[in-house]
Amino acid sequence: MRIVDIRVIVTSPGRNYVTVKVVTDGGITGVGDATLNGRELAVAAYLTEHVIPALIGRDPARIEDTWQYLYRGAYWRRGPVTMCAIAAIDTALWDIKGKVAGLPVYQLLGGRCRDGVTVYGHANAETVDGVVAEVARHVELGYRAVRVQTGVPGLAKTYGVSSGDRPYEPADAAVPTESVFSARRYLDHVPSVFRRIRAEFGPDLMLLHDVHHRLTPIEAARLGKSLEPYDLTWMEDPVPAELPAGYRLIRQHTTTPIAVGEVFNSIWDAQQLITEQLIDYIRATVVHAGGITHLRRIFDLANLYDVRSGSHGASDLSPVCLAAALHIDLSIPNFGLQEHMGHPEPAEAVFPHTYRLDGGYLHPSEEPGLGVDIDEELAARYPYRPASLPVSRLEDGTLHNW
Ligand code: GCO
Ligand code: MG
Repeated sequence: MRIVDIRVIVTSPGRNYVTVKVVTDGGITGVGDATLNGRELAVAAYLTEHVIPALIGRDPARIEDTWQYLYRGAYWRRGPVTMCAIAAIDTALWDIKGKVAGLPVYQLLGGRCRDGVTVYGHANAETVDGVVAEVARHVELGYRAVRVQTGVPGLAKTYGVSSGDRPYEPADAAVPTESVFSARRYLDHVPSVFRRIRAEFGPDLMLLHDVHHRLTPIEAARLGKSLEPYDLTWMEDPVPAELPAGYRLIRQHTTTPIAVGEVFNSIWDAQQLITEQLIDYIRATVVHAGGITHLRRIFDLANLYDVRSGSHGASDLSPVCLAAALHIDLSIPNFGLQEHMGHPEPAEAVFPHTYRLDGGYLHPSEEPGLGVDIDEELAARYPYRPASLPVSRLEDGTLHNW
């Protein structure tokens, strides 16, 4: 079997997505997600200019060798652009292998380790009353775990909170918009939100919160400590992970579990946090961390240290990525939770899929391969629109982490 063509499809059905489709001489095709929010065309160019020409004529069955060729074979290694490109090819090759074998990908990864994939949904609102209603809506839909984000009094706009009735979408303009953050106002407000939510919903519901890299280690330690009475399942990305030692300091002060890794691209980004047991959940995902082949490796390392998976699943990761993540989630021993934010309505149609949500669980497709595809004709009706993630400043104008 040979690879005869690889297409890069850039489309914007509600938001931008980059997808590769690998075509073989036998006619079997495979898909992979290559979306890097706000930097889509950089990945598309890397694939078109530097990856695809070298893969035409190769055997699609050689997944590991192709991964090594694209990773080790590139002198300039790692980084989000390169690793998204590798991820997309790797995912598509797993899809092809499943179709050739006549098996869903999770069977190739060792088969089921559980009955379904527990997901968490997003409840967000400007006010506390508003978010209580949103959590209630998720509970009615069957979610067993909910991420809670609210506005902060005194701040005009807060990460994770939708504007008006629209679904949350941070990549809101061609040139980055700006918002203002204050750690003092944030730290004063968040514990009161969780006090109310825990009182309203009782002890069973799993509650999560995303700090989105905006605190210093000692501020994050204070937040974790103040949230302990409300028994969070995790506090996400409390500080940027460029300095893993910052997590040591947080750990010394709080037992609130910590989840990190949505911006990680390789096992090397996660190594210290995992091996020093500085985190409880590793949130790397298929598209940003080198595909199914590499993510499995990260989760296997995590398993040795009692760290569980918590794959990123925001709407900027396409249904192709979610489909692939579910095959991993079902088959690893140390699965924790899977983020489930859903996708814009037009994207659900552009990417026909057979994974399904049943109560608080997602179930991967039982079809051979990943069980997801891209309708290229429909995709062509949604041309790319430049969209950037915002930037954040402190109240005195200093640039901060968004
Ligand atoms: C999450 C993430 C997202 C990111 C987004 C950036 O936990 O789901 O933090 O909301 O901000 O994926 O593109
Ligand atoms: Mg996050």
